[in-house]
Amino acid sequence: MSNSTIFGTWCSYEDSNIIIIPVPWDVTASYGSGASLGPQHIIHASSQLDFFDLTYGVPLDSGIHILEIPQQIMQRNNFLRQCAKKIQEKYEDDIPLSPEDIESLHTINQACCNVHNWVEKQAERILFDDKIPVLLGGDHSTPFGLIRTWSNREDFGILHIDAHADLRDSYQGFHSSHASIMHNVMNLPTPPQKLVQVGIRDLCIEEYDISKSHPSIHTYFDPHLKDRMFKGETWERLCKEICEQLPEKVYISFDIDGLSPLFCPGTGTPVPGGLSFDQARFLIKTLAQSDRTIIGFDVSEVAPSPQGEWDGNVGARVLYQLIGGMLYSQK
Ligand SMILES: [Mn+2]
Repeated sequence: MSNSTIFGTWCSYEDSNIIIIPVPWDVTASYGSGASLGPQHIIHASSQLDFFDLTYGVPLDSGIHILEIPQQIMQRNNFLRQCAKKIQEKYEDDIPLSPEDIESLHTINQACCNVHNWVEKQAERILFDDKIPVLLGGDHSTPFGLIRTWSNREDFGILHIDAHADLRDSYQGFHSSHASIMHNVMNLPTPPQKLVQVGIRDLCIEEYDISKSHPSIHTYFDPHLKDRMFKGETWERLCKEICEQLPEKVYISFDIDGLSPLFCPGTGTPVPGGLSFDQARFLIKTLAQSDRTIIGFDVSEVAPSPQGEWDGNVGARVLYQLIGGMLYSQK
């Protein structure tokens, strides 16, 4: 039983319809770290949101409970983060890894698997209790266990909002890197029917080739979406087209860096361009109001910045919009 509040209020596990799994993990962060502090940062900033939403009413009424931030995972993260840094520096400088480094690479990969298993265990328990598990990262590797849980139960597609394609088969030697999540997801034994990516604007040529050739992946590159809008197409038209690519059941994986860095200055790998908060809000609303069901979601890569609570404030609002849209779609 957790005593943690979210949106400045507390609701028991039993009385809640939605259970948030916080995962303070960013071991493989490759540029800026701090996503492990995301859950705490969002919880803190969330207390000043108004519960009433103009589209969804008061989503909070359905009962939202957040599990305690797992301190063991946090501590393991802080220790392994230092080991990962050493390996990353050698990769950057093209220095071969020592046997010791290879040992710690194995340890890190195993630790990532343990986090996935822990998340899956939580998600299974929550679903068994007839509640909806959602996940708050952490870096973008953290929702893998939740998506795997769904993949064992349902046919669904993923709406993936991100600056990055996350289709690398590993990154800097890490199999469960934040940059590999969608590669790992699409290689599950029963992968999602469809992966629809939005906001993507920073990727390598191999990822581009995969996105172009994979029969189940459709990527809306951010510059292409923007070009179409500059030429006169409306965001509403584009959102409808994006939603039409998705099957009846949809899971949303929301990497905060899919937004413009104006809305997430602290995030680990910010990229200029991206969606405005309102564009993301409208996309979620369009999906919720189509005849599809949002079965679950994650929010990742929120990290504190020198600008006080801003990153957490935006993260909390994205979280609330996703909760609202999900509940609306399930009515
Ligand atoms: Mn990502």
